[in-house]
Amino acid sequence: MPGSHPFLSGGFAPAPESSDHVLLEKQYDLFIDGKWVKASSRFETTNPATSEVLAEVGLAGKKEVNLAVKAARKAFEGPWGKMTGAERGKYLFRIARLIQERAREFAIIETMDGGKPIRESRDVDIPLVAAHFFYHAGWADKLDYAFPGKKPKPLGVVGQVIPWNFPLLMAAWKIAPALACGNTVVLKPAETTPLTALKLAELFQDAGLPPGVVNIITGAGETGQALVEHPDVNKVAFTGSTAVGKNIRRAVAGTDKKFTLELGGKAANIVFEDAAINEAVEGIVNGIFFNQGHVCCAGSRLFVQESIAPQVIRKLQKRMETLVVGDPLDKNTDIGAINSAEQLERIKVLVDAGQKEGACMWQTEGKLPRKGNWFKPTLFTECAQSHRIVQEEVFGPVLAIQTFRTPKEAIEKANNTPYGLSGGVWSDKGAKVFKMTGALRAGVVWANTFNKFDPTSPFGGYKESGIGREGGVHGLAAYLDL
Ligand code: TAP
Repeated sequence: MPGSHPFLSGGFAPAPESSDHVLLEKQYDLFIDGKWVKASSRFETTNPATSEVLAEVGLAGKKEVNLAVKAARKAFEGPWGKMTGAERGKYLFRIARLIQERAREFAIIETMDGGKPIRESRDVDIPLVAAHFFYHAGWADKLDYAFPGKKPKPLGVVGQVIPWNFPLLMAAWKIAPALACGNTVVLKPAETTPLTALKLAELFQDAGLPPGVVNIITGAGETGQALVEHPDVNKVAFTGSTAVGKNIRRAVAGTDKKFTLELGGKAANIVFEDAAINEAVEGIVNGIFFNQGHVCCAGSRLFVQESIAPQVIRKLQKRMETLVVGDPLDKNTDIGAINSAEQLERIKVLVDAGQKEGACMWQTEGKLPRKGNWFKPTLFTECAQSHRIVQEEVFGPVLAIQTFRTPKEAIEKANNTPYGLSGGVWSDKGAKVFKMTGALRAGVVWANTFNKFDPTSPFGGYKESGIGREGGVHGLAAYLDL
């Protein structure tokens, strides 16, 4: 319960999931051509739950981006490009097994650098990272079977830029299919969460991956831009905001670079009166509060059928009061720290706008820790379609609730957004579920569940949520010349 949690009284109790045995260096360099290369300058990465500096990491400029792309080209034209699929698969299997062996260390670092609850990094992120490498290891020698009648060839050097909400998982989503298909990689992690990608580089060394096959260059937006614009990059794979995605699309226009863009979302989670209400309430909570709502496919717009709205909202508020907000390293924590002070500010701006525009805000009780970045689980009722909290991605633990009377009205309201990444439908009637899933303009629609991921299943958006798919056979195709 929130009131009994040591964190909520303000002080930092010793974390039950101790971070003592996790070895972090004071400084990290860039991982280029299988070696650690000093950058001309550095920046700090902090723990968003304590505001303490965890390490200094290299800031890659144009010179280092160039070195990394050259190393990737050399590896593509050298050992990696000449290797059979079966041999590439062996490396990927080895990487997957090493991730499993070091799962605890990766989970703790992910939680310290990004703020997500250890229960999620331990039980969701890291197992999915291993699963992603295992899945793609299996494809490496079967590409001819995946695309019968074609002669699949790798694209070459792939530039990959990823966000901070699932740092290691996004790295795995990018690196595993690229390598399975025979490409080489230059990856730029997000500025606020570089550490697990750098640890992954250590693991690549342990796995004996040939130099230059994967290069990890840390830095800011300019580093990502230099990578995207580099003339010797054959494909750009980007996950991040729609605003930056649009810039990237402009940057690759007129070149022969291939690209995939996985962008923002504003998912509708639709609950019908015939749904199992208690399960739906759990699904709503998971949909919006998983990873503090820093989820591209978060169920941030809830549509409840009018007849059950008061009951659902009452149950939801009661359930929200049980959510433990606090120390991300504590296994009892449900909601960890907001990833950065900038992101916290963005959330506050949109929540203020929600109140000013006339929606009705409700938040859980309980105090937040004094140090670090925190936001209480929040919901809004009395929302209108035009409100900013309904239209814009908050990317935080904030739910906007609306009601509907008919399935037609639910579909119209759900599709009334520039985004189209995901959605959810809760109903006891199979026919209704299929009607809804067919009508929703979203890349992924869950039925009577939410936020379920699997490497076999393609993921990606419609409209301003992006172009291309990651995962499954569709995801492989995005890394091949067919
Ligand atoms: P962004 O600000 O777009 O940043 C994403 C990455 O791009 C970061 O590594 C960032 O570097 C880099 N970047 C910034 N400006 C760039 C530029 N001009 N050229 C090239 N790279 C640039 O997004 P974010 O705030 O990290 O992540 C949140 C967003 O990602 C949300 O909109 C969320 O919905 C979306 N997201 C989508 C998905 C899928 S699968 N669709 C999954 C996760 C997240 P810095 O970190 O240094 O700024």
